[in-house]
Amino acid sequence: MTVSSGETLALWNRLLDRVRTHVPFYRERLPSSIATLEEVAELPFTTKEDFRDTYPFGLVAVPLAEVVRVHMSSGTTGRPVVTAYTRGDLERWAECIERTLRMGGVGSDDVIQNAYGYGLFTGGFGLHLGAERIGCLVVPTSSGVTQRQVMLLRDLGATVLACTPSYALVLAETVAREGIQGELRLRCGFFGAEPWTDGMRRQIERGLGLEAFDIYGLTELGGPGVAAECGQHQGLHVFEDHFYAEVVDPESGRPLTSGEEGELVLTSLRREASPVVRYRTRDRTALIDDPCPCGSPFRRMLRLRGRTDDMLVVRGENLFPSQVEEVLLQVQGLTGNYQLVVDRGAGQLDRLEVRVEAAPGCDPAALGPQAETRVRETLGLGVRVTVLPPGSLPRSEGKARRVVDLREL
Ligand code: DLL
Repeated sequence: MTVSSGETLALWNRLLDRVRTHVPFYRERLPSSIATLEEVAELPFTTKEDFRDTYPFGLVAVPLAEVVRVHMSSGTTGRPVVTAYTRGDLERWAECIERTLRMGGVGSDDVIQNAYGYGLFTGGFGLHLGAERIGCLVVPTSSGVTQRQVMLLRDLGATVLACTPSYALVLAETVAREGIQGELRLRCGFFGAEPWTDGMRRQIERGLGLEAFDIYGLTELGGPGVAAECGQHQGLHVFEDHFYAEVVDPESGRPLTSGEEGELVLTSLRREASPVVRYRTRDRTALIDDPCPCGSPFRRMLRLRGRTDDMLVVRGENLFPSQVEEVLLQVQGLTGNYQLVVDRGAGQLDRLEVRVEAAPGCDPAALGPQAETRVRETLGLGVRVTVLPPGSLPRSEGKARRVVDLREL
């Protein structure tokens, strides 16, 4: 399973032919073929706005009779982004998720509790398909109803957990509160759909007694199953036999080289119903060419720091919530339950307040100044850190809301 450039070029040309034949949006914009992969950099991008403008089925490349499923993401504003699947797409999706789970050694003896949301979101059904393909026993809890989740984790003897990292933390907290960690059989977990740091990873691994794997995907490319961590935990392997990955300078759109951080651009090489050419993900990462000790033929992307649209500009400084998270979790006694509140004070100066919860039994008063010093020294930013007692901030069942921006209200 290696990816030769000859094969990839052939997939590209088949893709161009398909989308030009069936999707007017692409027919007008793309050449009928390319001679080398270098020419990919000349092709136009597809953006989230293009998905919204062609809502619901404008980018679909097969007759609707061949579509057997849709998923979508609503985002916070505007029309949803719709992605469609043929029967063959579902099979390929299941294959990619199977590959993801196999990275953690998952096999048919495993019991997987799938606490990603089922429904329009791709997470629940995506993980479900792949786990069933392996032959795992799937417990499709979907997200929420935390008390019952924890009871089922214990009673059904789940060995694998799948959910967002912020929800994994909620589960870990509940497990600790009920004092049942010793009764769990969890061995590994597959967490993604939102940015999370290594500090958060350690809290989840400790709290649930498992090895955590980072998994990546997005609705526009069909959901999870685009990239996943192997046991080395040094970046996520992009499944390059299905997805063509580039990283570009977000300003100029110019391709960047291995190790340079920029915006991830993805093309689906094999999807039938909703093929996408050069999708600008707005996700910030770098691609790594160096071979991975695990022997995978697929290049890696670094763990995501965040989306370009989550980046905060505070008094002219660029800041991702995950950078603050990393610093907070170096302070013993603080947890991954945090929120950043940005406001504009008198004199129109931006103020950033970090609200973070202390772990049970820790003294909030002592931790605030310590965290403020760390943030200032590490990120060069003066912030107020308010340390709250455990349980003060809202808990998320899916993607956590990390930023509250009051400046535009
Ligand atoms: O979140 C698909 C998914 C489901 C991925 C389950 C992993 C697990 P969307 O709702 O369309 O799809 O959101 C996609 O979430 O562009 C990233 O900004 C972010 N994201 C996804 N995975 C990761 C990750 C699903 N591992 C958007 N690390 C993407 C950081 C992630 N951010």
